[in-house]
Formats: sequence, structure tokens, C-alpha cells
Amino acid sequence: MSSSQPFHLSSPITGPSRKKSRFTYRHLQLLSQSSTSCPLRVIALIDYDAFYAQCEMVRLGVAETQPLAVQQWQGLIAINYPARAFGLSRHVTVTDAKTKCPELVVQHVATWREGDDRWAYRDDAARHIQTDKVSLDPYRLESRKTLALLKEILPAPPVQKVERASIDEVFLDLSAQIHGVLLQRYPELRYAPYDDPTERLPLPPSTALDWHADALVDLDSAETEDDDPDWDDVVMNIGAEIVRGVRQSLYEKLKYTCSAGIARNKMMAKLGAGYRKPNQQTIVRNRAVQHFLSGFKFTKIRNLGGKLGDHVVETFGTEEITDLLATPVEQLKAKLGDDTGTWLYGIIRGEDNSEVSSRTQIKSMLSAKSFRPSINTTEQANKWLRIFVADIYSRLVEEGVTENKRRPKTITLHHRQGAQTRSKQLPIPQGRKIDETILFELAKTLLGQIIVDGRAWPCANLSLSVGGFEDGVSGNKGIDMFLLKGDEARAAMEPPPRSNTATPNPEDTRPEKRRKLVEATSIARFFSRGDSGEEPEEEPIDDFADEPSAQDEVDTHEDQTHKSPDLQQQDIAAYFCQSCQKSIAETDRAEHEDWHFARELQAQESPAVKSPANSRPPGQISTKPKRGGIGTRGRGSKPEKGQSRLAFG
Ligand code: TTP
Ligand code: CA
Ligand code: CA
Repeated sequence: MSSSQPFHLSSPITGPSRKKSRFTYRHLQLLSQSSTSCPLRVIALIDYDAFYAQCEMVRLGVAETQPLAVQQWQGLIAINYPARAFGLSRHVTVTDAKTKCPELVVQHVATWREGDDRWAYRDDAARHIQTDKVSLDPYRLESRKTLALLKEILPAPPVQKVERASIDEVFLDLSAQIHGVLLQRYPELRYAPYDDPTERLPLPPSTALDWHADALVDLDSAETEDDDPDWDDVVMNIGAEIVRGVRQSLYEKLKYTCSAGIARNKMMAKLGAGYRKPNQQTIVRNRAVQHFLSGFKFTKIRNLGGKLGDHVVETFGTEEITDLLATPVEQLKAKLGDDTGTWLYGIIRGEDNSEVSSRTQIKSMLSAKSFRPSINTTEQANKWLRIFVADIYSRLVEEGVTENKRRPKTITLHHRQGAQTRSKQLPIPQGRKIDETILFELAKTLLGQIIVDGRAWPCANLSLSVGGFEDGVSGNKGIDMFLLKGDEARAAMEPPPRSNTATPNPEDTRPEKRRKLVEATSIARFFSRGDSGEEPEEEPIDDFADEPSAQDEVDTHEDQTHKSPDLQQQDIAAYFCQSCQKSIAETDRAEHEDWHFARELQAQESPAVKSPANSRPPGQISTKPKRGGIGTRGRGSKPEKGQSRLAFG
């Protein structure tokens, strides 16, 4: 059997005269499964250049060389590269920008305005900060268009693994696709001698790899360009080739340019993408990781841009990765907690085995407005609630809520006065269609509850969010589904094929059957959460709208007096499960389809990923610090709003 030892890149298997690769047939097998413990894995991050500015250029059909900036109220939030050549940046005022670059096209973002039922581009928006609210819909839609194209270009899932990381960023796990290319180009890799997966691979041909015009970051001090390549270099080279093709198609079909980073994990890919811009790709080979990292402050790393990073700086009195490298893991653990300490120890060594998760789905939607000056009446607040509802509802429609593909369970109103934030939450009644009227009624009820508590006015910020999304269809089809059209969508909606084991009767509520159903459901849930078991992420969009500073985090200091109890079902709607040929209560639909999904997954699962327990490499703990790792809610886990905002650049 194969070795269950985790592979350490830092301890290459070298001999006096190395005739074999450091990698084994088992590593190739892990590559084909996009395993996060595979030392040959290749991850890419695609980040669109001056994204909002490009969206406007495409929409307005301006020439590529035309300097253009996107304005939000009195500030600039995106500046295209021709405009950057004039020294323009986000910190320049609109007036200064026009002085520095007289031919600059300045486009204000679209806004919602009280009384209108749609956002629109308006010439007078900048003067209406008090009556308008920014709409990011145009950019969201473009973001989705590019994502849909990406998914079309890449091989179908499960080989394809794509994760939308923010409005203009997408992670690709290219491992399985590269595995296919490798076997095609190097047939000698197909069969392990003596069927022994621990056998080391033959070395790749020693001819120099052609990196075209790609940026390569410098190698670690112990490495030289004269060293013969090993398979980790070859896979990066193939990854670069794939990404080059993807970028070309994005440009040819949609006219968007992007920069990309290609590396062994998400963290290094993200750092690589920022290395050379615009319209370039950077490869961080394994042999260059440590040298590349030493050039960064750790606060530039994903998840370390926010409070966690600040805390680490305070604790260790440095921002330099190099300084932290000297700190023993025990000390990191003692100061930061076991999980966060271990995670940080790995991260500064360029280790990150977080998964590229295609199952990321929108988990909440938020619409917010900061008031300057503050507002003082229910009437004023209601006007904003109406806009929030219209904003959220249009996004819900896009997410397939009207077709009952997914629906949120709760609605929350956050209210800020000075530094104090309060929020109230209500369940969204099940069993009836979600529309603007019901959302508006709920929002007004929530506001009423805040008013009853007192100290409602003056109010500096209101935000409305819906969350707790549940699938109306099985598995991870949410995001992908609405990108599909017509027949495609119908085909994808088809229930999973019957498996050849006996079909259970999910209506059967005998304890044994019930228990199995629950188990299967939790397996499906597990898979839908990636390997951490945490709640899936929020909508992966950095929502800067009307939130000019990171201090407006909405979900700190929550005062959720109304936890959402499940509402009693009045009318029990039913749907027909094609696989079971049975009618199932609508309320049980998600669970039922989860069950099919879990079965399907189990049937498809490759031997190495038999159960959730070994979807992580043996002997390794999660690289993600758990929530509360350093004693504060949410720190150190998924980037919080503020963190992602800071890490955004
Ligand atoms: P970024 O990817 O950070 O920047 P960018 O795409 O404009 O430029 P680059 O070529 O350097 O990647 O952000 C993506 C979009 O998010 C950006 O076009 C506008 C928006 N954004 C804001 O609204 N406010 C901000 O503070 C930042 C950083 C971005
Ligand atoms: Ca960008
Ligand atoms: Ca970005």
C-alpha cells in the first residue's frame, strides 16, 4: 500500500547523483484527484485588471488606450492602466485627476434612487449621495459573465475546479487537468513499475522549459536555473500554458484583461498574481517560494490583512515574514492559540492546503447605506428600506429565488448609532413566494423593533441582509445553475441518476431509515463546506458600496434578540422526485436532494477520498485557524468583510 506520510517539500529526497524524481506515482494519483495534499498541485488566481474600469470601458465601448476612471461620490474607486500612466490612483480627487489627465473619462457608478425600481447610470449621481445608493450590479453581472466563460473553456467538472474569490478574482485548481496533459505528453508516467505507487517517477527530460513571456520569480538561494527540472516545474509550466489560453479567450470573447498567479497553493497564487500587472502572469515555482515570500510583509498575505495580522504584529513586534520565520511553532501556538499558531507557521513557509472549492455559494446578501448627516425619522428610514429591498430582491431573482432554486431563511436589519451597532432578525416565512412586498414588510417590522428599544435616532447607518440560504435543488448547483440557460439548465436540474443500490424511500420515517438520511445529509453538507466543516462563505464579493471605510463592519456586537425558529408550515407544498418516483413534501426537498447528492458523491468518490475524515492529508491538521482562535469572533478564519477589503489590493 501507499505511504500515508505527508510529503514535505522542505526535505527533498536527494541522492549523490539523483536519477529519479522527488515525486512518486502516488503523487501523480493525488494530482488527478486535485488532492490538497498533493505536492504537485497547481493553483492559479486570476485577477482582472482595474476591474470596474474595464467593465465601464467595455460597456461604453471606449478605446483600449483611453484613460478612464470610475467615480463613486467624490472619490475614484478604479483607474484603468492608461490613466495610471498619468499618475492617477485611488487617492487622487476627481478634480486633481482631471487636471493631471485632461482627456480622462470619468464614469460614476450606477445608483439606486428612491422611486425608481431599477438602478441606473445617472449624470448627476455624484451630487446625490444623500438620496442615491451605489449599485454594483453592473460589475456583478460582468463578473458572472467572465466566470461563465471560464467554466465553458475549462474541462467539465470534476476536473474543473473553480472558485470565485471576490468580484474580480477566481481561483482555479488546475491539478486534474494538468494530470491529463502529463500522461498524454509523458506516457512513461502512466504505469508504476511493479504496481508500486511509492516508486519514484523517472525524471522529466532535462531540456529547459519554455516560459514564454511569463514572469518567473527568482529562485531560492540554494537553487539555480541550471538545476534540472523536476515534475513540479513541468506541472507549473503546463499550468502556465493553460492559464495563458484561458486569458486569451477571456480577452478575445469578452475583451477583459487579467493578471494571474500560478503556484502550488491559493496563497502563493494570490501573491503571484499581484507581482506583475496588468495583463501578465507570474509563476511561483516551488523552488522560488521562500525567496519570493521573504520579500513580503506577512500582512500582505490572504487572511492576514486584517485584525489577525494586526494582532500578530502587536504580539511579535514585526511585520516581516523573515523575522517570524525564526519563531518556533511552540511560541506561535502559545501566543496565538494552537490552530492559529500552526496555521501561521505553515503560511509564512508558503504552505496552504486550503481547497479550491467550487461549491462556494452566496450565503448572504447585504444592502447598506451610511448616512452623512445621520437620519432622524422612520419615514426617511423606510425610504432606504425600500431601496435595500429592491436591491436585494433583484439579486435574489438573479440567484434563482423566484424559481425556488435557493431561498434565504432569515432577514436581518443592522442599525448603527455612533459606535454602537444593533441588529434584529426575523425568519422569512416559508411556503410562500418571496417578493418585494413581504421583504419590505419584514424590514419595517425589524425597524419597528429597533425603534421600540429606543435610541433609534439619529441613525448613522442602516443595512439589511438576507441569509441562511438553502438549496431548492441538490448540491452545489446554485451558482452554476443560473449561469446555465434553457436546456442546459433543465438538464442540470435533472435529478441524479439512480444508483444501483436499492433506492430508499425517504418518506419512510422509521428510525433506521431516518438515521441514514441524516448521516447522508451531513456528508453532503460536509462536502459542500470544503474541508473545514465551517459554514460556507458569504457572497464572495467585496462590497465597498457606501462603505468607504472598513470600520463599518456590520456583524460585530450583534444583538440578535430574534433567533430564527423554524416557522410552522401552513400549506405543505409537494414536489415530485423523479429518482424515487414519489411525491415529497417541499419542506423536505433540500434534505431529500442532499441525500441523493451524498449518494451520488459516494458512488463517484475515488478510493482516496472515501470519507470526509481523509479528505485532509493524514497526520495534518486544518491549516485554517478556527473561528475564535484568538478569542474574537471570526478572526483568523475566512476573511471577514474588513479583512478582505484590506487584502483586496
Ligand atoms: P482590485 O482588484 O483591488 O483593483 P483593480 O481591479 O481596480 O485594479 P488591479 O489592476 O490593481 O487589480 O479591486 C477590484 C475592484 O473592486 C476595483 O476595480 C474597484 C473595487 N474596489 C473598490 O470599490 N474600492 C476599493 O477600495 C478597492 C481596493 C477596490
Ligand atoms: Ca483587480
Ligand atoms: Ca482583486
